[in-house]
Amino acid sequence: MAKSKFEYVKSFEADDKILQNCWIVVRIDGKNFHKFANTHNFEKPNDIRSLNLMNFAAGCVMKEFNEIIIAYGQSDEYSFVFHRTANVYNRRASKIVSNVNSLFTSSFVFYWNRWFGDQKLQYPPCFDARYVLYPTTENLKDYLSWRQADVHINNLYNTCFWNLVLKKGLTNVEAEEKLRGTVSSDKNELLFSEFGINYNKLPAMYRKGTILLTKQIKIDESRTRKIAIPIYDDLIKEKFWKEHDELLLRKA
Ligand code: DGT
Ligand code: MG
Ligand code: MG
Ligand code: MG
Repeated sequence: MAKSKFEYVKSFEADDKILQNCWIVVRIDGKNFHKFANTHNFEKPNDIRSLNLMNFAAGCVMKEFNEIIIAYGQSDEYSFVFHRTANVYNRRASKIVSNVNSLFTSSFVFYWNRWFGDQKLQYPPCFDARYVLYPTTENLKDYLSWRQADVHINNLYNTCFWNLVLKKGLTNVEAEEKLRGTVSSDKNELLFSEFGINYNKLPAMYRKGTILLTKQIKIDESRTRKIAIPIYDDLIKEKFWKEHDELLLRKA
């Protein structure tokens, strides 16, 4: 077929191939989940239904993209790590980022009822997405450590804040004032002395976020199925990477 005179517009498309040999992290984050959480009566500070749904939607993404070696989620965000040798979509950035985000979001909506039951979805949720490249394995580990340190800081604060507000009847402003300038040990002490809560005994998913790894399981003699397994380890410690040293090697 002869080319139309309009064909030339194709040449305006930019080549967005991602630099070779770098780890690719795609991170999605819920748009205005402050409002989304309120509208859907999320438990404070942690809503187990939402976290489970986030984990499940992330598992759908991992099963689809077999070059994702690990994913890490907390709050309204998820990070997906593509192996540095990944060649999906010929490493075209917009293809990778948009497909990951789209599959995550549609899975979040599609499986909503499994966790929320009668609590109806009130409006279509939206997630942003970006990709970041890490040239060294050390940078990649530090990236994941950064996200896990974030959940620790936020969750400790939020656990104190919502206990003060919901159990002690403080206003938001009063709770904020009480927590201003406190360090981790002060917050641990406050939870223990005022509410009898041993912070380290709270569910690991709330304190550490969720690490997703995939595993092939045998369903019968001839077939295997890929499943995403959630674990709640400390990935800031080198021990985690020693125990899972196969993750960073080339995956089939
Ligand atoms: P953004 O990301 O700039 O569009 O705005 P937000 O509001 O999504 O802000 P972000 O992502 O920094 O913080 C996540 C919000 O989601 C935060 O306001 C608390 C809320 N959220 C996430 N998970 C839960 C949960 O399990 N329970 C409750 N109550 N809120 C949650
Ligand atoms: Mg958000
Ligand atoms: Mg967030
Ligand atoms: Mg197409």
